[in-house]
Amino acid sequence: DKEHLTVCFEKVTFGYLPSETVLQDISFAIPAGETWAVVGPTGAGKTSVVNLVLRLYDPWQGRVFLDGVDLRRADPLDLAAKVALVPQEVFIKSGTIKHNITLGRERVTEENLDMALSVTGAGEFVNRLEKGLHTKVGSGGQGLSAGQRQLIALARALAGDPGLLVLDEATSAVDPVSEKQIQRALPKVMQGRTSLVVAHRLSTVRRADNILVMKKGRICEQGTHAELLKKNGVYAGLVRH
Ligand code: DUT
Ligand code: MG
Repeated sequence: DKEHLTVCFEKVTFGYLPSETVLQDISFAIPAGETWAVVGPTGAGKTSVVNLVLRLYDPWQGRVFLDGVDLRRADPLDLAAKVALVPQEVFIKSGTIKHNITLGRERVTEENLDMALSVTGAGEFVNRLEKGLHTKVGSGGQGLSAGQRQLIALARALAGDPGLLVLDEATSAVDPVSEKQIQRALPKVMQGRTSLVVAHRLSTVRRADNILVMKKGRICEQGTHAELLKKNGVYAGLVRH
């Protein structure tokens, strides 16, 4: 049941190369249904946390649990059905917009597709296109703005109706119209699911139930926006920047 998805890191240490530790002793537990943000400077290890949640890699030490199940023991197909990622670099396949959202997945019913288009607001720009959902786009996303690509990626993630949504927000500037649309959509997109967001948008960070502040592969602070501002530490420095 998607209402009950929890994410838990237990003393996780990880790196890509044996000589370089990227995550050091990371522990946190996201209760079901909450939205947590991860912030920190470039290279801090934010995307690496995301990579472990999706089980693209296994930790060197410690464990990652989804819904109480150690990811090493989880069924990959089950995982793929429960967890959706909006990656930092959105990929677009050559084909129609519809195919780019459904990716041919069986669980993406017409109903889920409509839901995803309306909740994300992607439907608004798609409907303005002469061929709508049947508009063809190039593999590099030719014909779409960076913001529109992001909206498609959001709709794609949502169309599988995931219990856990992982968002690695793009740092690259999206056009202001799409940016506004994404800002408006995100709370609705996350409602009723657990979300982990590598956040650059202040609106996302402010609203998070908890913020993990990362620095050099460690969690150096955590708390709500208000708590962290009060603390006047690393987070307060990032926000003022
Ligand atoms: N790293 C690798 N191989 C990879 C990905 C990352 O060696 O495939 C290194 C680069 C960096 C560290 O891991 O020293 C953490 O990278 P990560 O991508 O997790 O950092 P980030 O916090 O997501 O940075 P950004 O804000 O630039 O996305
Ligand atoms: Mg990253």
